[in-house]
Amino acid sequence: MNALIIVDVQYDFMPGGALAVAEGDKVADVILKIRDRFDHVVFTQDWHPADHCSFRQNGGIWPPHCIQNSDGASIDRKIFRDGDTYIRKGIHQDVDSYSGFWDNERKHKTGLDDHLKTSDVDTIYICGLATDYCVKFTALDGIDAGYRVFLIKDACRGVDVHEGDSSKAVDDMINKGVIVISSESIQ
Ligand code: VGL
Ligand code: ZN
Repeated sequence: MNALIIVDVQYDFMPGGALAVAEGDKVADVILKIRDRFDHVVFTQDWHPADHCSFRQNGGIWPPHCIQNSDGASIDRKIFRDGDTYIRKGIHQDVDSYSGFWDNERKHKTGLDDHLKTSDVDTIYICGLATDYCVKFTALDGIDAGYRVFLIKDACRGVDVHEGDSSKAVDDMINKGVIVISSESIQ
């Protein structure tokens, strides 16, 4: 079985949001075209307590974003349907979680790996936001967890805090064994 993993397509990562990603609103149309081609679809959702350690006022590097139950934390309503599976991450105050599988210190597993294994998934296709953070670490951890991992590049956008971060992230994924494809090849 395969699964499409839609990473953090949430309003705070779109233009006008608290941690806007350039063209973050553009991935939804691509995702809508391809999502019905997969055996399973799973969303990840960045879901932080209001005093999360990744926020600047607590010594982190990000503006406050994706605060639990805020509108900015909602998954794009164009692509999220009632009954869809979602896995929340970054829920512990003291540790961030870029990957959809594990927090950054590998202290807590999210439910993603168990959900995929229970569903007999061995191949995952990753898309969403942001290429250089949560998409990248989800893809790398996917390889570590034993999945065949594809990156649907045109269905991703990056933060690019430093110029070139996203293309470097794609290189890192390729070097780890991730296969980069375009949505055109799945439609
Ligand atoms: C993300 C920075 C902070 C992401 C989440 O979804 O890529 N980036 N929190
Ligand atoms: Zn976050």
